[in-house]
Amino acid sequence: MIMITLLDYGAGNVRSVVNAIEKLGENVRIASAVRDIETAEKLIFPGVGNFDNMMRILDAKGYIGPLKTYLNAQKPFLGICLGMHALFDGSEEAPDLPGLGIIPGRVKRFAVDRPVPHMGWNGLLVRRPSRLLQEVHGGERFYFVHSYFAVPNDPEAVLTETDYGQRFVSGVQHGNLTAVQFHPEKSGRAGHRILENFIRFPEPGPPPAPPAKTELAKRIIACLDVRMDDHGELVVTKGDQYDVREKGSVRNLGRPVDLARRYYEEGADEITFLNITGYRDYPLADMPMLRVLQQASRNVFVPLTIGGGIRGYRDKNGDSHSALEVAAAYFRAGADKISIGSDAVAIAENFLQTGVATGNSAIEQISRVYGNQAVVVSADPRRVYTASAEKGGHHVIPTRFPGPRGERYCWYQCTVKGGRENRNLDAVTLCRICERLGAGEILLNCIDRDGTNAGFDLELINAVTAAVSIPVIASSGAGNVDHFMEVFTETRAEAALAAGIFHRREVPIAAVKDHLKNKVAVRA
Ligand code: 1PR
Repeated sequence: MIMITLLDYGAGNVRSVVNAIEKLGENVRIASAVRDIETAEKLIFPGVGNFDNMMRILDAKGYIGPLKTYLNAQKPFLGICLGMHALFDGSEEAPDLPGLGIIPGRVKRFAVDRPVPHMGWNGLLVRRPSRLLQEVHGGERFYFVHSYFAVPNDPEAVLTETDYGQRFVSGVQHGNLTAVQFHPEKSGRAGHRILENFIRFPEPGPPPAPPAKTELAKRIIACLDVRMDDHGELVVTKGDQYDVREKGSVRNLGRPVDLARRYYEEGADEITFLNITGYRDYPLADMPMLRVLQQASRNVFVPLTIGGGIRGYRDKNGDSHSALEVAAAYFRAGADKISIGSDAVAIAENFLQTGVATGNSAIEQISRVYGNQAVVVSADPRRVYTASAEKGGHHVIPTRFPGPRGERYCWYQCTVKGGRENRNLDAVTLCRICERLGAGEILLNCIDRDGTNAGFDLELINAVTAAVSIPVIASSGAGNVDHFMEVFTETRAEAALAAGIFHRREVPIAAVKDHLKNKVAVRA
């Protein structure tokens, strides 16, 4: 049996690659020393984060020389995402640092009229025969999350291309060295096929007939709000406008690990866990959520986001822990993205007051190490009506749904601690500032709509998508399949998240996709 070696340089979620390979019945060894690279027979390099951080750590660990030797010897190699960028001469992401220089060319940033990062499920235009893409038929979608892409000098190196506002190279092949921009470990069964090909190394097969173009799918996300119930058990719950109690008790809609698996099998494109008691606890001591992630990621091969309690704090002994430490524990446990709620509001308030980006906020720290795409900001706004278009410096919009006194304008007030405290900040400003500080995605809840089944708040979503250039996830209020059609055709949301209708089995995920499929691109 061939041992697969995984290069872990300490940033990002290697757990999901390990889980995917173990699921295929193979053993994985994590390279933790130069010797492990020297003795590797098949090497996978999953990179997440940022080019600068990656090259510095590879250098500090003394991995660059052995890696080049391995690659120049043409031993089997699979680079993933940043592990693909590393093969090139350098990257616009860190212009002063050289890459490994194995494939001539450079890595560039997207300059497109679309949200960046390019995040979600997109297809492949396969350009040449390969071992890696055996039995890939051409219609599958794979999970991408990146702001940069490689531009090889030699067109012969191009294995696949993908369209996102422009055509870009999404896979390269150079003898036995292959690398892909997408994440096979997060791409469900289609992704497993690719990992299996890398492991088994079949003879190269002809490329499938490529479609004329590829298209990024709109994502359907299942959200699990998790908290302790009154018996001390961790359960998935669901509120009405954030109130999760019914007749005095916390609603119990199932176990988080079981529900995550169910939604993966039913076709969810992503799963989000929100630890809705997180603000009260000492996050690193909150081990049950780490266990939930570890267990869920063994059987769920789409991206996992975790939110709740991601912030710096002082523990019972007075020792400080940074938000980065908290996030790192979640990434190690299997999370692909972390989501910051209350702390993002505090960060934005501070920025508004001082006008200074300190570099020390949770958003800046985590995005610097793990990349912008790993940092989601979760906003919990509530609609506030006003009679005039000006309101205390807030972003006010005209509304088609007048308020109780006939007010024709409204703004969206940020809240913290699960809607318990209002802040003097509007959601549009929050999202704008968080994007500037390094957030890669917005999870846009709406307390007024949460649990109501009345549909998404399209006015809120349009106000935020007009203000930012990162992807926005529409959340709160989904009640039927038409609400998904509405949010994707009447706003620029990249994804729609729902909870109650999935938990209560009122609307299956497959029914949502079926309803959308001829009008809106979705992953089959
Ligand atoms: O502030 O960083 O500790 O993060 C806490 C996180 O927990 C935030 O993301 C916040 O949105 C979330 N949260 C806190 N309290 C609640 C609550 O419900 N009492 N849940 C809560 C947020 C809203 C959505 C929900 C959608 C869809 N839940 O996640 O899933 O509204 O629901 P629907 O489809 O049933 O309408 P921090």
